[in-house]
Amino acid sequence: MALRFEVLGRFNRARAARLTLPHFVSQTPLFMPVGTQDNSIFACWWKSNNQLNTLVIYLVAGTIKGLTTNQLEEIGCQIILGNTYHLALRPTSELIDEMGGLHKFMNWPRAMLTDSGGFQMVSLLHLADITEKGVTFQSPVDGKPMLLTPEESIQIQNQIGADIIMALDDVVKTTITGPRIEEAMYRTLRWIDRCIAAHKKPNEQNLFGIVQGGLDPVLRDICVRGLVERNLPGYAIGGLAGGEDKDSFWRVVAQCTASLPEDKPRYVMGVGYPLDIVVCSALGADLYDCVYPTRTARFGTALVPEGVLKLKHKAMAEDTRPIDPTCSCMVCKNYTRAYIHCLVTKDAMGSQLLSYHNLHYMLQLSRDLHSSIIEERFPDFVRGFLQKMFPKGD
Ligand code: PRF
Ligand code: ZN
Repeated sequence: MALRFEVLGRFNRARAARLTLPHFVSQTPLFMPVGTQDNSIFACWWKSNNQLNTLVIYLVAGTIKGLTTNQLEEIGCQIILGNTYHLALRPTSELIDEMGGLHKFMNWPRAMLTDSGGFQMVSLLHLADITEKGVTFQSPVDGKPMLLTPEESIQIQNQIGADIIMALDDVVKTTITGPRIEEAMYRTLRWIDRCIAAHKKPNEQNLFGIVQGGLDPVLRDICVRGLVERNLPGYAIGGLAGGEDKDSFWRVVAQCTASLPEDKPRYVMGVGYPLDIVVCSALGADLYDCVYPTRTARFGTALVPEGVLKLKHKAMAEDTRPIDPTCSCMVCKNYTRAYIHCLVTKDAMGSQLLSYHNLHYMLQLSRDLHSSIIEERFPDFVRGFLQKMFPKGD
């Protein structure tokens, strides 16, 4: 295993831990920003002469809208999600070699996580179809049908070299019901063995399995047991944050965290809103990722302890306060709401400043969760968080 996970403190099911990865020692609970423009293509890969040509590439951090890797470090980002971008029609390994490795190419010295690609294909391209062989989709380059197998996904992720890599899973919307949910769960379990067999760098990269099974507790249970048997370095809870109600979502997280091993990290994929991160951390989850903070920044919305602040609103035009007077970030120290109001509609810098503040908010929330658990004041922290967000108790 290429990680160490040490629980430093607990409150009931919540844990604060140190997660040691090849490129960085991080603290959990932890939000991991997604390095992507949300409507871009995750990756391209194609086959010719029966050979896999992996594609193409990785402007990971540079693409967190307008933030540099230095700024990401400044905010306290510890792990970023790498998305692969179509940059050039050349094999990845060759290009990465030329660039001196991905971390160097991107100038990101800290830890990275890559997703397996199937979910991105299904959710972004809407052209994907899943069979036992893998995920088939139309090439975004030339429209030809392509197939991403579990083996290829792992091969690509081995080449990229992130600290954490994800198994290829069969993802179904939680709002779907019926036999498809069961099929996807069992297929995800069959694919994990193909992923494990294909993984060539288990001493340098950590392969996480993904729990599927929709909202069905029996299916989730079978999936958790099957993955735990494989003794993986970490586990993700997938298939959530897809439009199901909060109650069902939290119930699945609670069920999975209760039966996943205590001494391994637990990652809730695609989550989420600050409230969800607080609740899932209370339920014993450790890692999160979501495009929400940067996506909402692009629509002129700032994350604040009271909820959200819409900078496009007319009321901001003459407001000389910072976005959040209690925030210690560079944006709140230097700019007024009025100035950002002015920028948001006219200048890319508006969304850059808002992204900076929003990611700072998520990382500060992560640090607050960690330290409140360590310092045995987690319930007070959660109470304070909820009171600010829901002052009327609703
Ligand atoms: N699987 C993978 N990536 C994901 C998810 C998943 O279930 C989610 C949750 N819907 C976000 N990203 N591989
Ligand atoms: Zn701020």
